[in-house]
Amino acid sequence: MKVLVVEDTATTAAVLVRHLEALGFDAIVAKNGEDGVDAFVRERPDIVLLDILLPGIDGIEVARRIRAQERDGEWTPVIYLSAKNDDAAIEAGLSAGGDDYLTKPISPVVLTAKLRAMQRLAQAQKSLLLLTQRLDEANRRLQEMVHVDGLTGVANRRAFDARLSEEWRRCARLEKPLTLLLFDIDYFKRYNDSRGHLGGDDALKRVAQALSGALQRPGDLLARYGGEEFAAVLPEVDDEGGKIVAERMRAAVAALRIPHPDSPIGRSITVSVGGASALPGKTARVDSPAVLLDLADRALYRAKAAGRNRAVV
Ligand code: GH3
Ligand code: MG
Ligand code: MG
Ligand code: MG
Ligand code: MG
Repeated sequence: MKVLVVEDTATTAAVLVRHLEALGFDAIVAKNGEDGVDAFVRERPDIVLLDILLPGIDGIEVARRIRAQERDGEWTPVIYLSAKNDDAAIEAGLSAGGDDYLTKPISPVVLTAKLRAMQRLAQAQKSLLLLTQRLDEANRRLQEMVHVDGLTGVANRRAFDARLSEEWRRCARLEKPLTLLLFDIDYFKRYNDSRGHLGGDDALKRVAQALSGALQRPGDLLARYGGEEFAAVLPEVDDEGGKIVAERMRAAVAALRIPHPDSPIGRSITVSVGGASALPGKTARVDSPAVLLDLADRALYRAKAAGRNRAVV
């Protein structure tokens, strides 16, 4: 326990220090208000004993500055020790952020009891702060679990579906097009059969990174849509733009050159891509994200049928 004593009268300060040390506390003394605030910032004491009549800024101003220095959720008990015994001084001191007010001459018995009481309150406050921090951290992890795919670290299907509806509505409002791309790894069952499931998982991570790395706009989103299927939503992109992005993403996966000797179409892992575009609210046949997904799925099927490792948008 570290106690900061802000007291300009040397004899009073000495008596307080002796008393505090007898109780087993560490005492630091500041002889005026400015030094008191500096010492508070530097030492971060557990309790402050604060005289009011000081040279320079008074104790009430010191209390105000101490409160302003504290970080969110932090609280350091401040007890005034003052010769001023009028209602106005007590009211002003506590309003400025002090927690208790003892009048001089100080009774050592009362001071000890007050210090112990403040210690208990400060401990409770610290536990509360710790609990809040743990809750924040748990909440952050929960949010991540809800939105992020655990294996690949890209968005999961839930996040993708939410984003797709959101972008659908936004693009409808702005009268902008929207493109959806679906990716499916070619002959991945055979890859798993030869490399094992862990080898397959490792390839999935690398493919996810390549696909997401090939996206360029901050509004684009890549998600793991199913086992070895990925999806990308490209807001404000029409079918011409969609073709270009799809081809770039297909090429990024091929460029990984992950060996796949059992693939009938080459020696490395490739993806097939199906894409569809619409002007939400304007394209008559495509009146929902579900229809857009279905169109992209059909395009993917055609990419597979046409020989794989290609994009049909
Ligand atoms: P193609 O798509 O070219 O028609 O052939 P394919 O063999 O890839 O066929 P399909 O897309 O139907 O295969 C899905 C396979 O992907 C099944 C399974 O072996 C593998 N797979 C799906 N999810 C996972 C996963 O989470 N981890 C691993 N390692 N493999 C997965
Ligand atoms: Mg004084
Ligand atoms: Mg598949
Ligand atoms: Mg299939
Ligand atoms: Mg596949």
